[in-house]
Amino acid sequence: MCWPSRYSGVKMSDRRFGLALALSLGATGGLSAAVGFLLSRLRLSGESARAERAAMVEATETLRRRNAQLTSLHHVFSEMTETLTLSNIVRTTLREAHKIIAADMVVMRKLQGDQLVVIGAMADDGIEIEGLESVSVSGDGPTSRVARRGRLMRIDSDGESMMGNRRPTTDPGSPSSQTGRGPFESGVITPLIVGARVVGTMSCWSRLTHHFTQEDEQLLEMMASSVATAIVASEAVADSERHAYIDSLTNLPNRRRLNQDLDGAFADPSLALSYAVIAMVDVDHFKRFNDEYGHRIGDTILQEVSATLRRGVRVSDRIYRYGGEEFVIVFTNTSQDEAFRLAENLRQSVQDLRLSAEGHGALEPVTISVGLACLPEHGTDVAELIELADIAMYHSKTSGRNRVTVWAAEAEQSEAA
Ligand code: GH3
Ligand code: MG
Ligand code: MG
Repeated sequence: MCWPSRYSGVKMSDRRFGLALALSLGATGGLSAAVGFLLSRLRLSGESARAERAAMVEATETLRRRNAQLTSLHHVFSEMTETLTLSNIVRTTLREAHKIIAADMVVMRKLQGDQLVVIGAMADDGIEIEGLESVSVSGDGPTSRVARRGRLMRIDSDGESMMGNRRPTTDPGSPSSQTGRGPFESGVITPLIVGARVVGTMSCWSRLTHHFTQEDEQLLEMMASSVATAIVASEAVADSERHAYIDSLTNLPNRRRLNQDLDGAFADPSLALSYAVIAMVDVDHFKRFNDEYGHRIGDTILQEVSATLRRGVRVSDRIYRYGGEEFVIVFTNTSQDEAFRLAENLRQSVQDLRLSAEGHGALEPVTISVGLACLPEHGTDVAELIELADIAMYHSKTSGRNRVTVWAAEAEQSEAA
């Protein structure tokens, strides 16, 4: 009997067929084992490819997140140093902290005396959180402890009950009620440190429990160190700006400040002074005081006169040291009659001062001459009104000093003639 061979198609004898069958079976078995092996390898490599792909996706995602976090950190550094005002530092920090560690609320506090005063609090959707009270640095809450020890603290749950004023979350004023969502659970409170000095704290909160990781802590510490440095730098800037616009002898705003206000507040149409009176004030015969008692006593007299003027004006009025012994006052929202009365009171108060100097006893009375110019009757430009008030003040001088004169066009004309 002959069988067609599966392989060669050659007719074979029974014996040869048996051998061929045995070989063929053996080969088939080997092949299927090999196929099985290959398949399992393929399956394995398919699985590991999937795992590798998943790992790569995760690594890419981690890198993307890291990149976004570092970009945010970079924003914080560059934006904060751009203007170095406290409000800008707070705004930038709050905004970027939300991005960097997906915080649902960020609260910044600054140490003032022994109080950690809230300088900014914002929830994730830009809602400003109000009513968070200051906490004492010697208090027993977590924020106080962080500031005292200068070490970061992580809270994994029930965080809102530990916050500053510890309001129940059901209280309409509580931070979570203000956002209209669930209570804040986990948080990281980071001290803001410069050198060895704690200048404040930054707390990041989440509505999830156990939200923050060790990686978040590291990022927050990096961020906190720049924020703290920027806060201290902004204080130095504010201090030097203050000095540039405040007269050191009298503590009154100086002429530079007046010029700034002329370009800003007084020129701003939305704040436009609808009616106001400008006063120019000059101390009478001041040179004589210097000549007789010396400059140091002269300085003290100027301080006394400026303090008297400051006490005599209303909160809404502005007073500046214009030059040596000259002052400018802007009586806001004031009629001519009212300003005249106020100026007369100032003149009288200065005359009533009873000054004495060591080694000299009582000094003779100090008096002032005042000139007034009114907005809008005499003009609408404050800088020009200052000049008119100066002319009116000279009228007071030439007509005997120690008096108040309201500018009048006729007076100026007669002067010129
Ligand atoms: P008048 O009544 O005409 O204004 O006479 P006056 O002496 O007040 O005016 P004058 O302009 O002749 O002199 C002003 C003096 O004020 C001269 C200047 O040395 C003095 N003075 C200006 N600034 C200061 C200051 O900061 N301290 C002291 N001690 N004196 C000052
Ligand atoms: Mg003068
Ligand atoms: Mg004078």
